[in-house]
Amino acid sequence: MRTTYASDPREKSPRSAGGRGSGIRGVSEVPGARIPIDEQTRVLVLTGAGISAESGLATFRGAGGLWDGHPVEQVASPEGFAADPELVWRFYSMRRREAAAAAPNDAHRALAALEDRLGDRFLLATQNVDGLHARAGSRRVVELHGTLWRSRCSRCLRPPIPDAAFPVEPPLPRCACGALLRPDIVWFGEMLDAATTQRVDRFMRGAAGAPFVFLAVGTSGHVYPAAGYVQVARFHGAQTWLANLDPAENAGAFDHVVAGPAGTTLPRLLGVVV
Ligand code: BV8
Ligand code: ZN
Repeated sequence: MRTTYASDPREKSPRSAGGRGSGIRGVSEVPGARIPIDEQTRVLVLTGAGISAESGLATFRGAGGLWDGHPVEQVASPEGFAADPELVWRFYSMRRREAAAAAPNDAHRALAALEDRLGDRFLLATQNVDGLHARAGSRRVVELHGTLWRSRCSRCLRPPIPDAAFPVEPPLPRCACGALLRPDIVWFGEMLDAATTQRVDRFMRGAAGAPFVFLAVGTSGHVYPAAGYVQVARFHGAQTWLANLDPAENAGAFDHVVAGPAGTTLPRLLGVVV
């Protein structure tokens, strides 16, 4: 698949914004591209760490996928927590501190503005646990991988509790049952919460037959099941757009690829003022 980037204004997109007809996929849009969204259109957005990069938060791939020399998949896993809960709590306390000090950027705000316009024709599924979408005013948000701002018991099924503490050494926080608390986050090797995946599936089924746009922003398309949503959306007839700084692993699955920092590309692509 050939991908050229919007930074090359001489590249003219062969396709009219409406149809998928041209058959040439992955040709990036020239500056000024605009996602066609009318009064019937449903929009499902998937975001990843890249949308929070301009808020100063590290991405996974950006940091070489490492934290403190540990592969993130190791720190962010039940095995990692069982092996060294202090290390994992230091990792998440650092993430909490950084997210608390960060602020939403124009890309977050552009999505909140689009939601205001579309209402229930809009859904935002995020892989991010930083909470910046909600702080930007987004309400129809599905946190696929949980959140930094709750903790739950690593053993019993007591409901999660709001938690903004920064534990880094013993005594680590414990549940009333005596077991260790852990961040309410979906770790590698763990299933996503059924309610969250059902809400996304329900939205896609509801969008089938109507003008349907699937937009992925700031994600490398590396982690499943989120990286597979573009294929499911295509199955339901969506026009698929990727707005990313670098080529994503699943870029070939998108009809339109727009390169550049989301804080710049999203307001223009969505035709919103932030
Ligand atoms: C599961 C919470 C059932 C923790 C996270 C099928 C095939 C292969 C593997 C699997 C598969 N099915 C399941 C797996 C295993 C695994 C997986 O996908 N592994 C990967 C590594 C291959 N998936 C799971 O374990 C999932 N559970 O499937 O359960 C099961 C279980 C076992 C076995 C089978 C089935 C659970 C996955 C969730 C894990 N938790 N996060 C935490 O955050 O600490 S995932 C975490 O990593 C993030 O949430 C996110 O999802 C992912 C990182 O990806 P991105 O967000 O995309 O970030 P990345 O840094 O990679 O990319 C950033 C992008 O932004 C870049 O492309 C860059 O160009 C761009 N960018 C940068 N700046 C900007 C920008 N773009 C625009 N503007 C900018 N300014
Ligand atoms: Zn407990």
